[in-house]
Amino acid sequence: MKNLFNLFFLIGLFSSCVHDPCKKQPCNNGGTCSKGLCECTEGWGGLDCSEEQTPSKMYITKIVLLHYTGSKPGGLSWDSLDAADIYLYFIKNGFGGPIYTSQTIQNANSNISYEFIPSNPVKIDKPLDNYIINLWDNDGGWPKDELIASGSFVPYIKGEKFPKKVFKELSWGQMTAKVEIYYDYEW
Ligand SMILES: [Ca+2]
Ligand SMILES: [Ca+2]
Repeated sequence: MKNLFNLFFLIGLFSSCVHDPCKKQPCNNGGTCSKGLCECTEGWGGLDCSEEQTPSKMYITKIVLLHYTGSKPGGLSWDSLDAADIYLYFIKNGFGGPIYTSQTIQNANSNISYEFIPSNPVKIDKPLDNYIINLWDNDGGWPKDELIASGSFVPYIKGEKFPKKVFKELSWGQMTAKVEIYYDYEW
């Protein structure tokens, strides 16, 4: 009986060495394998951690304005004496109110980039919804302000593996602006 026990013990030891299910690293996207099961990093699921999980929330931590059209159609400057006083404005499509209004940068140079860092990260509570970003020239508030460029975007796009930074081109007629939006994710 004792010999039989030893035999089973040896077979068990042998097979656990040879058939270690973690040996071929089955876990993707930074997941770790333990006893053949994957423990996935945040945002990933499925048996082998290859399934993107839709984030429950996202946050905008920074926006960089790379460039904007420095004059109105016809070549007029944004203000009669000087350049545009720019600010960014984010709206959730269909729900009116802004989720973020940046500070205004007076007489912005259209060819240099500006960083906008919200005092608190801007919460996006529906990452699959449509949002709108506008770049305005501040002429003293609505309705005097002039729209420089606008664009709509869906914060979360499945298959893109949760980029920390996305590039967007905004437009309004012939006018354009280029921005980078920085994201954090929450599941
Ligand atoms: Ca103006
Ligand atoms: Ca101005």
